[in-house]
Amino acid sequence: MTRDQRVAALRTIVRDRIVLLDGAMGTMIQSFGLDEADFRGERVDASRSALSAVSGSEVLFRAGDLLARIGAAPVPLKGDNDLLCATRPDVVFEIHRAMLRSGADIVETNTFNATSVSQSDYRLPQVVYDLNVQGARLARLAADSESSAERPRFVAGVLGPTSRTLSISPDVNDPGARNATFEELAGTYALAAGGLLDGGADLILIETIFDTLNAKAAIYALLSLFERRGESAPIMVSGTITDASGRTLTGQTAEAFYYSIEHARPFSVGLNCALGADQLRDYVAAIGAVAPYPVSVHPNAGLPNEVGEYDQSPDAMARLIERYAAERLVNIVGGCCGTTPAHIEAIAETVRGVPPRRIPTVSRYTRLAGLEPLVMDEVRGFVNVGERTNVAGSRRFLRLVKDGAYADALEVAREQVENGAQIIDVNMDEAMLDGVTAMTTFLNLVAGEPDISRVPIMIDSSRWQVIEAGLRCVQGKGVVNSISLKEGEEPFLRQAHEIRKYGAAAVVMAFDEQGQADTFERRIAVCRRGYDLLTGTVGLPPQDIIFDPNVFAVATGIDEHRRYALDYFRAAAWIKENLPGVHVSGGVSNVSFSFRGNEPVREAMHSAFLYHATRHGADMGIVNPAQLTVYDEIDPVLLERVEDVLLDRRDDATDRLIEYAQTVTGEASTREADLGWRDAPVAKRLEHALVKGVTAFVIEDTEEARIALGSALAVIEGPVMDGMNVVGELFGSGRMFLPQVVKSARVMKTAVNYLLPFLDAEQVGSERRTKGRILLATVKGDVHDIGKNIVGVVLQCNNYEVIDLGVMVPIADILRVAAERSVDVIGFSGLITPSLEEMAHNAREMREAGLTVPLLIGGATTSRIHTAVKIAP
Ligand code: THG
Repeated sequence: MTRDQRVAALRTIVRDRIVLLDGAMGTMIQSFGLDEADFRGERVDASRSALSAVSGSEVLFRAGDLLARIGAAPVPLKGDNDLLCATRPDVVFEIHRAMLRSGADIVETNTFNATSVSQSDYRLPQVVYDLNVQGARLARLAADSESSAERPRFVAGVLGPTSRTLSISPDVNDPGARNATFEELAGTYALAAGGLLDGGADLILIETIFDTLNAKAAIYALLSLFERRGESAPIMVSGTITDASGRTLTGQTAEAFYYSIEHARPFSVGLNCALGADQLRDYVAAIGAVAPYPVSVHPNAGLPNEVGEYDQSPDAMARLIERYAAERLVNIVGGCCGTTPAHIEAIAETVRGVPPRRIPTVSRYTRLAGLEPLVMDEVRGFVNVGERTNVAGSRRFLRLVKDGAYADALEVAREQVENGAQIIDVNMDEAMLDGVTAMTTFLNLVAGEPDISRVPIMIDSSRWQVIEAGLRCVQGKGVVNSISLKEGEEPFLRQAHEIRKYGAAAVVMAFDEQGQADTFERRIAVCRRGYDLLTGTVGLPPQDIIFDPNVFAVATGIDEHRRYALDYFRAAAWIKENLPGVHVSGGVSNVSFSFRGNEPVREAMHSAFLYHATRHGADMGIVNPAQLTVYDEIDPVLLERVEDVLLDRRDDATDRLIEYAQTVTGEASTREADLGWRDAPVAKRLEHALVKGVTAFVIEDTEEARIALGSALAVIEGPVMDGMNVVGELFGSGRMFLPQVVKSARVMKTAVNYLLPFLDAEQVGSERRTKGRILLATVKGDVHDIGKNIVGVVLQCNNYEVIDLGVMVPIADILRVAAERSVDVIGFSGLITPSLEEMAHNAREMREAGLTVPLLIGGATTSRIHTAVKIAP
């Protein structure tokens, strides 16, 4: 069978019954007790003979070069499981076959870490393509050997999340910093996926997604790869909910996650890892409620027990999955960490004969996302886009960005959201600015502000490069503002096509080769042409198109401008009537440019314009949400004159509005931020600032507390710690999510930094400017460091000095640095189960070296009991 035939068969099967994925690779590999020689390829000859004996076929290895490179790696390789595809193919094949014999329809390749990013931890960044080919070949061989005409088996080529997060800063002092770029990840994903397809994978599975932006890089890479090759493969997308908040690590809800990857038009979408089946149910259901695609779930075998093992029995897990099936929540099930062939067999047993989830038809609403979803349905009504984060539209924002005062520039964004912006428009188009850098910097900072990044981002630029830079920074589903036909069809189509691959909606301006469309006829003609090209040639769904039929200034004194607003209204109505599925937006504040400086008149014009625009079908507008007056509250005299202008009702309309304008003075209405919390006692204010991540008043409050309590130390040990304890409780119970906690920690850092000079003066010790020096390291054999990096940031915010030795750190290095730098605490981190043994080993080495500094243990599989029983002694 060809891939296309197999894929067609799979599409039929998934309609008829619940399809089985396999279980965990890592757990199975551990059970073989392999050592360094196995990973390095020193037993490859025997392994290949064994493989040809069991598989009955000689796998064609073009692996000579690959093996040479692996053998030459200058670091220990034990734990780099993907290498076994080349160095112990018999082991990988046997695991695949055991999974297939237990009932798996789809086997996953052993390539979770076969990306340059993950392999550089083992100094093997150059093995990516070959390793993926090898991984796919083994899975193919196993799948084919277990296939029959009635029961074909399939290979999912796995792309893992890598150990980097495109949406989170690894640097305590720079929330905008990143340790990887979108381009870098997309590059290695393209290479890996090419290898998977060449090795015989049927589908590509992007899994364990904790940062949706990483997955978007993978999707972008895949869609581009398919294009280059003229062939495509179905994409399975599987995210991860990491804690009780029910969000991804980077803070998205399950629904927002789905909208952010929907442009992959996935073969399936679902969740895996991190939690057990019982904890995942609601989030799987949330995705299933909105996704018109098969839904998958492959949970862990429960949560790890005290010794880091997943001990949910096959029966227990199967009973949980049975509930999913009974509720008709799933189409594809399998297992992640800790699941064995026995688990797959038990699951296969329970779902046999149970009908799969019925794939819903979903209404074609525009579905955008920041950390949270924004669905433009009838209930939602008009969508406000905040206009102030625009260097061309706000002198204040321009000045802040030019001065590099990004912290204050962020406040502009926050005010927009607090005042009701449901999307924020970000524009960095200014001659004296490097737009790409400014856009990237600002959007990366926004990503660290959960109360801003909860809304979708509109990336506003007239330069494609700047738009693209923006698209590479947003994990949600945002909006490009804008594309147009002004330079003809070729760039228009090319840009629209790219937007589709990045997964964004697009504002389309009514411009063409002749310029701005300013009459009703030209406006609708250009929009019609754009619609046909986008929905036809590019295949953009209409709900991802937002037309902007041009809001121009009126009351300019020029006769040709008299019908501008009226023609906008008429065009809006025509578009909604004739171009089904799209939205209509506009830059509302443009309409009043001739009254610059007269805010009361401008506000009235905006409000009246919006009133008529929405009645004609406009459903989105770029506005200053802090300055929207209510239509019914406009002074009737002013309203009449404004509407005379907007609706072109009188020849002297402009003159009469100008005449009126001269009589009004006074300030515009600005909505005050809710500062009620400022009335609380100082300790409560500090708590509020910490929990909400508000830095604005923290210094003055800290000072007030210092005076009241009489010492800086008392502030830290009192209200600041109390506030952080509240944060800890809220996080533990799922009422805060990680990006919020990181923000709280940064507020804490601001308070502590302010107190430092006082601490010195109080003789808390001038050499003790920090609370202590902590060495952190991910132990040997383990490359996972995202959690450790976050802990490092939080500790630094709490005024510890952190020495981070990175990943796969041998104990000798830890002991050496601990001595050289006389550290106060040593912290071991690790995610995988074997790291627990390594930690115990390291603790023994510490004791033998006579070290008495406290040891801090952290990581997914670690526990109090294991630490107490196995490490503490
Ligand atoms: N369509 C689309 N995008 C757009 C526009 C549009 N983006 C930019 C702009 N037009 C919409 N945004 C603004 C932002 C601010 C103002 C107008 C439109 C504005 N600013 C004050 C002024 O210039 O007088 C500045 C006030 C200040 O400096 O604080 O009016 O039409 N798709």
